[in-house]
Amino acid sequence: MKAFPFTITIALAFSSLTILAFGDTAEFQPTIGNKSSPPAKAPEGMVWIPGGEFSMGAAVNGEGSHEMPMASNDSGPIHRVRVDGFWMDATAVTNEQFEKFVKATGYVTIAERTPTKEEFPTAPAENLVAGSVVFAPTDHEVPLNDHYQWWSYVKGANWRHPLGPESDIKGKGKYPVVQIAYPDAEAYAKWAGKRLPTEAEFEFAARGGLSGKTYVWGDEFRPGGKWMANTWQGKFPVKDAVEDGYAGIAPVKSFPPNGYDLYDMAGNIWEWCSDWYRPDYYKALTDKGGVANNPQGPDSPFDPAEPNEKKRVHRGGSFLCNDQYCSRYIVGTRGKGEVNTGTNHLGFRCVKAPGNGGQHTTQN
Ligand SMILES: [Ca+2]
Ligand SMILES: [Cu+2]
Repeated sequence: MKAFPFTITIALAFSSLTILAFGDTAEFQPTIGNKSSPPAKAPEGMVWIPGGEFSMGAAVNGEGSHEMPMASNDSGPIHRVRVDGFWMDATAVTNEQFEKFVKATGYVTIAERTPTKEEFPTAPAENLVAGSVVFAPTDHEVPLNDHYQWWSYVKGANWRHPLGPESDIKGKGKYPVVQIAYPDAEAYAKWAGKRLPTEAEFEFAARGGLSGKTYVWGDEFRPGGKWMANTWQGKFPVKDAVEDGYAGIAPVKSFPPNGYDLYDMAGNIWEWCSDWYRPDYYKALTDKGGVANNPQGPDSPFDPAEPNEKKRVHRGGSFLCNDQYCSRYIVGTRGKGEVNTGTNHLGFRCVKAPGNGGQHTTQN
């Protein structure tokens, strides 16, 4: 009996710890995948995602913690979603695939087009040059609240020259294409008879049939010491320690696939989704109640941080994601980007509905 108060204290301390670490996880209910078998032979390079009902979102506190450092807090509340089955590209679209599209259509990407005075009436003439946004490591430690320290607009950067005119993609046919703006991704998808995934489809697919796991492969970042995704190690944004074997982008299929045989659903490059971005969209769905059926995103974009920009959702995180600044290789966390802005860590993959050539009713 003497030890009783002591035991109680321990028990309380333990249970509050448990709530801190796993309380959000309890909101995840099991994924119930559809049982239907694939409707036809898989289109080349695509895998069947059965669809079903799952809990969408990420258990993050938004303040940085050991479990979920620096993940954004727009990925809650966790809510129940149903998606229909679909085909999905097993990998991100590669340079050689994108080149085929460009050769067939003569398509010119946004980054290759010279911005006009009409589009940007107040911009000085010297700024009206074709280019795109490129990451460069800093030569010293910098505060992590100013991304202009490591991102800059580089004249001549585009998908053929991802880091600027001095760079190229020779020998990189199997690398994901990057410096892709949303209209570029859409144009490719249309040409391929496909479309871009909704955010719900992307997350259902990324979870690979698992329920409420931290990563697309499970709860441990490096199971058995194995690297499961291309991310950043070391001090961000100064020096990537390259412990996972890849500085910058890795060729597709460099890391193990998830439960649906999809590669790089976390890390390597961010990927476009078709949903407009709003940080409060999950709250809107939760307030509505019930199971959201094939959600297509909000009707219009709004990011309070940059209210004049039209942004769509990015998913998956990239080779720049790390545990100090942005750990959005955590499944269920969200990214966002202005639709006409490509970067050297942003690409895409496509999906296709069974039997209708990939067309899908959307309200945008
Ligand atoms: Ca890496
Ligand atoms: Cu990141």
